[in-house]
Amino acid sequence: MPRDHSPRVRAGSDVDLDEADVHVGRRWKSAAGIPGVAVSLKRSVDAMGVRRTAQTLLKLNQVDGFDCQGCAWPDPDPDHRKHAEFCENGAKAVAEEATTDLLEPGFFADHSLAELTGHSDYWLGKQGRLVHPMVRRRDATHYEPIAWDEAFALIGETLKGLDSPDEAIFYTSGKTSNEAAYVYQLFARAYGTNNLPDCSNMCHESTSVALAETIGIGKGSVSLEDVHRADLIVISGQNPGTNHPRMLTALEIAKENGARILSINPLPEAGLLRFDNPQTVRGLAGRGTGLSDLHLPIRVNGDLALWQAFGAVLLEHGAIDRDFVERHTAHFEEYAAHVRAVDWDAVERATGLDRALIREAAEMLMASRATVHCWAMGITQHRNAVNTIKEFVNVALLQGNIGRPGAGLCPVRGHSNVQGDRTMGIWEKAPDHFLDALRDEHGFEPPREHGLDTVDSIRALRDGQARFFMGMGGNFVSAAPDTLVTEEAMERAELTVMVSTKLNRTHVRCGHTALILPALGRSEQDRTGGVDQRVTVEDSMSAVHASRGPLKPAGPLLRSEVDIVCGIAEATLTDDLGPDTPIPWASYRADYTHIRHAISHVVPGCAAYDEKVRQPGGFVLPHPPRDSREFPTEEDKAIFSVSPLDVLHVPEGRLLLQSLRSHDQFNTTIYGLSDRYRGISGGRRVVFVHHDDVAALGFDNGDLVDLVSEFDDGIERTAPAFRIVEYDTPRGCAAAYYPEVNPLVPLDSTARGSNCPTSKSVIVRLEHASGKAAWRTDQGTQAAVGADREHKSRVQPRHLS
Ligand SMILES: Nc1nc2c(c(=O)[nH]1)N[C@H]1C(S)=C(S)[C@@H](COP(=O)(O)OP(=O)(O)OC[C@H]3O[C@@H](n4cnc5c(=O)[nH]c(N)nc54)[C@H](O)[C@@H]3O)O[C@H]1N2
Ligand SMILES: Nc1nc2c(c(=O)[nH]1)N[C@H]1C(S)=C(S)[C@@H](COP(=O)(O)OP(=O)(O)OC[C@H]3O[C@@H](n4cnc5c(=O)[nH]c(N)nc54)[C@H](O)[C@@H]3O)O[C@H]1N2
Ligand code: SF4
Ligand SMILES: [Mo]
Repeated sequence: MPRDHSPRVRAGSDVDLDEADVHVGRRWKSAAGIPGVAVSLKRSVDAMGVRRTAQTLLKLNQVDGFDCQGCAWPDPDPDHRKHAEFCENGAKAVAEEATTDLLEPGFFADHSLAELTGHSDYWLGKQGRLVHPMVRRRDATHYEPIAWDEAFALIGETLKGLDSPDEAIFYTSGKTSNEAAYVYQLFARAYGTNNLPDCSNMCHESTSVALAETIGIGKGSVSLEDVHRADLIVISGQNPGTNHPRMLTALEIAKENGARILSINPLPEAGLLRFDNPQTVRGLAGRGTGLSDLHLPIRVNGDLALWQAFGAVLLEHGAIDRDFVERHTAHFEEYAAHVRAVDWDAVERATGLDRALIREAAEMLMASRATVHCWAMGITQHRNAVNTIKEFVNVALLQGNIGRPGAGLCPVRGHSNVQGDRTMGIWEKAPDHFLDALRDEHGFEPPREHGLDTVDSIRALRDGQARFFMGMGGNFVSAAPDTLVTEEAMERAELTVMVSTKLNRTHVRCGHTALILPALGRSEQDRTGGVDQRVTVEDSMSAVHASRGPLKPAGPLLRSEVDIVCGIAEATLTDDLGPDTPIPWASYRADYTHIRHAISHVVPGCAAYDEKVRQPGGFVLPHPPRDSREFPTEEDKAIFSVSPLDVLHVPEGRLLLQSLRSHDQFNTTIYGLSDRYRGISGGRRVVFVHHDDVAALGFDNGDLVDLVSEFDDGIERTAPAFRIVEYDTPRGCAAAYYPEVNPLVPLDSTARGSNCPTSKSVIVRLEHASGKAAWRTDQGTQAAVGADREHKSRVQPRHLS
């Protein structure tokens, strides 16, 4: 029932109803296998031809090659690498970047901005590699070519003209190399601001906050070897078969060594159930390895309650490592008293699981001598995310599972170098010791006041408090929450600058003046300054190593991210603005070794950085809890936390919607329209709902619905035209793809303590939609009526007050 008086906001003036034209087929019960290899090779050959395919894939994740641009899953040590050390999605990521389709300036002459906004990110990304710097002159209808020097001068003038450096925002996506990240944060701080939001703010920020507060360092505590040697691996809120496919190889090795796996996920994701590894005989024969020993189909947002119950069971059975708790932790008593009194009825309601099943899972924890706890976005993107992760820590501490072989905390990071970027100082809240070191190395006083994170950056742009936005990679407009608000906020900026490889929505919903600066990708040779440059990256397990691309760049005008930052810095930090001791940008650009020298003086754990990254396989950054069970918190101990049992209340007739990734995308880059394991193809505008909810809400499988999100601010946000697909998800829950549902995520709905948008818990209702797109299943076409094209132009006004 619509709430008649609520202001309504409707996204999707540009919805392509063809994308609601889906085919629903068989669901998969195992991941990977031969189809994965076949798909990835076909995509690669189609995009870049046979020769480039061979040239690149054989260098992917090799010691003398380049680091995969896909996810942050670590590589095996150099002695254990295979010739093909990549997965289907790694190959797709490479093909996306190394495509031989080029987007020449003529394209922009042919397509106005107004026309481009009518296309999806999928279409935009398919147009090919950006090869020429482009400018949108003030409020012009088209982009036109611009020379690099002129582009830098334009940026320099704009930055010098701002009333305060804090009117500028410097965003980073997680592919940026350590060297580029270091010079970028150095430039932003020398210019005078800590406004360095990054994709982490929408991703694992809840993890970084929770771990820093409890174990004293915001990173995971395991190595790949620990995963291989674990007794028990718990995988919460993560879909490794799609998003970290080579993790399945590690899980397979662990299983062979006798490990058990507990998966906790509303959905029975194929990669959690079974793995057919194409690199083993078993996998080739299609027998594969069963992965999860127990799967808990938890209700969305129920994890906090579940882990408090786990704690209660462990305490009840005295299954705790007393020696560890006494020596290394603080506040055990408060925690114990709190969870002993846990309300089991509330736990059952929150999780949708009965207590016998919860006890069975807790017994797996009790039986394990070494447990690895893995998690990803299904945990971090909720209002209670920080506290949920603190509950993982509580249970790990109870059992002494930190700093023990085969055990530890394993947040699985997303972007390939998102962890490295943070290590290098891409952080709006960089600690004083980092800023002190920066001052001592570079001879200027960096700003100390914390900067804006992603959500606060959107607010500042919306409210006119920020007037300049630069994106080092990424696709801010599509990745961020509340798409309509974010798009309009971006369009208020005086100048937006995007350093990019591919065209995306942030280029078309841009500032009054806008620049697109085309960058080299990681698969390409970087000969900045006339020498072969290498860069370095850090994976999800704190291992740092070098990367060097094998391919000839897509075009002669492309520049490296390091080169671009140095150019901007030189055009901005002139006598009147720069630090008293000039920063040697020219030398940084000429030889990245000089940047690595600076890193070795400034970044903790990076002494002799350049020497260490020259070793095959690189080196591992120090991690006191992992290395020596030392916990650099204020109390010098690991901290048990007490959190209220805080779970979202979903009103009658509403569903709790999570947004997730299909098997054919990398974040906002849509590779194709096939979510193979979930049996969806041909389109992306689907919403997965439990059979009984579909009926109870008065709908049928296959109905076309609008999704309407309801939030405390009283604004109703609508995303039109989704096809209902009955799916094996708990009652009361729903799922749909990111970024199509981002218009539904309210800007002000964020995780407490980390300000991460709550992309996994959006309260929605379904409404019958007027359009009818085709709908096919394996049983045949169910309903195929011409799409109601009028749907496309109905945009309602936006109310923000
Ligand atoms: N191929 C590919 N690889 C990627 C990416 C990509 O887009 N494509 N993105 C990269 C990035 S940046 C990231 S951060 C990672 C993301 O990796 P994931 O975190 O695996 O990504 P999501 O698709 O968001 O999946 C979230 C999972 O959490 C589950 N879930 C949702 N809500 C809950 C809940 O309340 N509780 C529990 N227990 N589970 C829940 C969902 O059912 C789903 O299985 O992947 C990285 N790797
Ligand atoms: N609803 C919802 N929203 C989410 C999420 C969710 O689960 N649900 N997940 C969140 C998460 S975990 C993340 S990490 C963010 C992702 O947010 P972002 O990192 O901002 O987005 P991406 O889609 O990864 O960025 C893709 C763009 O990066 C550029 N690019 C690619 N490679 C390179 C390169 O080598 N150099 C440069 N300079 N540019 C390059 C290309 O132009 C491409 O279009 O989205 C978040 N948003
Ligand atoms: S698991 Fe991740 S890093 Fe490894 S090849 Fe696949 S996408 Fe690349
Ligand atoms: Mo991410």
